[in-house]
Amino acid sequence: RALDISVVGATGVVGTALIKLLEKSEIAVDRLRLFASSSGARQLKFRDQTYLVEALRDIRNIDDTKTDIAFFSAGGDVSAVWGPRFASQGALVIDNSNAFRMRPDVPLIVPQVNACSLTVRPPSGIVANPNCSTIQLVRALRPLIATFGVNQVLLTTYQAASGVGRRGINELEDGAEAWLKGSTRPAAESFPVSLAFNVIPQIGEISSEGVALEERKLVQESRKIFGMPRLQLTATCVRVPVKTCHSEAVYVEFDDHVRLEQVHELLANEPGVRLYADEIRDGYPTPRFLGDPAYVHVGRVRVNPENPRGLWMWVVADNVQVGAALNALLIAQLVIANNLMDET
Ligand code: 11C
Repeated sequence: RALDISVVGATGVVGTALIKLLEKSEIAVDRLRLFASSSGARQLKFRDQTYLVEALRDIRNIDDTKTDIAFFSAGGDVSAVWGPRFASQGALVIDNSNAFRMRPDVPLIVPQVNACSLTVRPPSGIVANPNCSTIQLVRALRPLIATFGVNQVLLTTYQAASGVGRRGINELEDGAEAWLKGSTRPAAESFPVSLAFNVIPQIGEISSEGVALEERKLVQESRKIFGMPRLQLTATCVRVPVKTCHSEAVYVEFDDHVRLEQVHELLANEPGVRLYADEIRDGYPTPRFLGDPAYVHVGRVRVNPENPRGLWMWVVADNVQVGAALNALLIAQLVIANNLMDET
């Protein structure tokens, strides 16, 4: 049947990408409501119709939150308040924020990895989309861990400015321009210091143990998605002056020895993964020149010459698409296929 769909955060980087993906998808939409956290009387086109973007705070009538599926990508504070309100009125909420991910009654889903965790409607009415850096990591690791078992994972991330939304991209561009014009200390609001021509080893607040929020998310979310509560994983997350696409240098130590040919075969056959098997022939993925934004791109795959159980790989993906909007759309398709909408 055609669905009622709401998008909260419709004007942000992720919301805009999601609406485009939804438009091209086969999902039949009967009624679409677009919300932004602040008003601004914007209009958006969707399948030849023009829609007014409504301000979330103008919702006075609880009936306005009745919808089959509500996508949220307006930040954790908005999700924490409005997600449960939409869910209480029967919506299946697909939430992009960090607000609910670790709650036991909220499945945390990457459809290519743990679709099996979303076969019944969750009691909370909420399904969480993982953090972007987690999604590309677990998608690349899935076939390898399933085959070889895992002892530990170590990684460093190289994360783009768009991780903090449009304001991050604007600040990077403005900062680069200011630097080129001779300013030695361009302003920094979205990042701890100016990102232009710089590299910043902190994403999110640092805990008393010295671990940044983004690094904690990688550990907790990977454990939940793989259903491996004791998975040994540790990361350093770094912001780099790239507009879009996160890169990760990932070292995995498996339980068993690995053969490079078998690793190549597993990655080449993994749906949604593009393998750059041969540096001479294929090169390697880079954020600026990434191919299909729906794929996780994996290159520089090599067995550690000092340890036949150790493997390095370089994993690049579009953080707005693979890491957010596309994953949310794939969750919606899974929800529809499994008939998890509230039919009461
Ligand atoms: C970043 N990964 O690059 C973050 C953005 O928990 O969904 C996504 C934050 C989140 O800054």
